[in-house]
Formats: sequence, C-alpha cells, structure tokens
Amino acid sequence: MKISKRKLILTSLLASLTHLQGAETTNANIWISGMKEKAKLEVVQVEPTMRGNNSPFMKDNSAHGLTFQTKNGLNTEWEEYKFTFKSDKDTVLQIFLSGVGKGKTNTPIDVDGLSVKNGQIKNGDFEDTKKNNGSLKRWYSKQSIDLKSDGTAKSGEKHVSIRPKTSIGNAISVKADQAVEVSLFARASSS
Ligand SMILES: [Ca+2]
Repeated sequence: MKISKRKLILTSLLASLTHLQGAETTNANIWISGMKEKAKLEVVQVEPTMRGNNSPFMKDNSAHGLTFQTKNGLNTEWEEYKFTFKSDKDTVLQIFLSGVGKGKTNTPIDVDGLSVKNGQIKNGDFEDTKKNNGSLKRWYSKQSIDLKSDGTAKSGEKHVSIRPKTSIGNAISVKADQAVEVSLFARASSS
C-alpha cells in the first residue's frame, strides 16, 4: 500500500514535470519595430498569457522596439493572443512573427487571423495571394513562406506556418498616442 502510494506520487510528479517541459517548448514571438522613423513605442497592456517589453536586444534603440511573447507554450489547438501598445507618432511600423523554441524543439508555429484595432495591417488573415503568383501579398521573409490551405485554418482558408529560426514581416500603420490592439491566433504546428 505504502509503495503504491509512493509510486503514484512519483508518477504524477513525473507527469507534471513532463507536462511543464512540454508546455514550454514553443512560443510565438512578435517584434514590432519603429526604427525606420525612430518612433518611440510603449506597451499599454498584455494578457496574462503573454509578456511584453521594449526589445532588450535593440540596446540603445530599445525605445523603438517592442517584443511580445506567449508565456506558456503554444497548444496544438488555435488560441487567441492579444496585446496593446502605442507609438508617439503617426507612422508605419514593421511587425515580425517568429517562433521561439526552448530545449530541443523544432516545431514550426502556425499563425492566422491577425487583426489590428486602431491601426491597419493588410492581409492579416493570410488569404490574399491574387496577382502575386500564389504567394502571400504584403508579407515578406528572407525564406520562402509556408502558406497552408489544408482545411485547418482558423479563419478563411489559409494560414501560415513559420519554421524555427525564420520570421515573416509586414507593416502596421498607426496614429500617434493611440492604443493599438493586435490580436492573432497561434498554435504549435502538428505537421
Ligand atoms: Ca486565414
């Protein structure tokens, strides 16, 4: 009786450890840059499932960049993530999406339905490929962009899959001192 109880505790402890590790494997990273026009950016609000701050890697220019990251690892089901920021001037900012893996993970992240309130992004739903040889309009990357239409999109018919160590970029137009809300759906890719 004693042994089985101990075993049970050990098993559940191991299970929760494994769960924690699993949960921390892949997160979504969103970098917003106002470097081009030296816009000063500020975090207004982040949901508890995310963290957000001025981008430390930009060092002396960190006032011109914001990094938002999901905290608890992406699920294989779509989940919505939201954050709010502001710029000190009317401008066009760059937004970059990527995945961050911890440990040995090599999971791509899927993103869909990116929308912006109090600002503007074009083709945030990853649907528009017209007159662009089947490639996504507005989005750019140093690598080719994996556009999927496998029937599992969160909205519309298409979503993107972002491989580890790659990122995709677009532009967001914003107005000075307006709280801009960005929301997107993300999941850990299962393919
Ligand atoms: Ca879509």
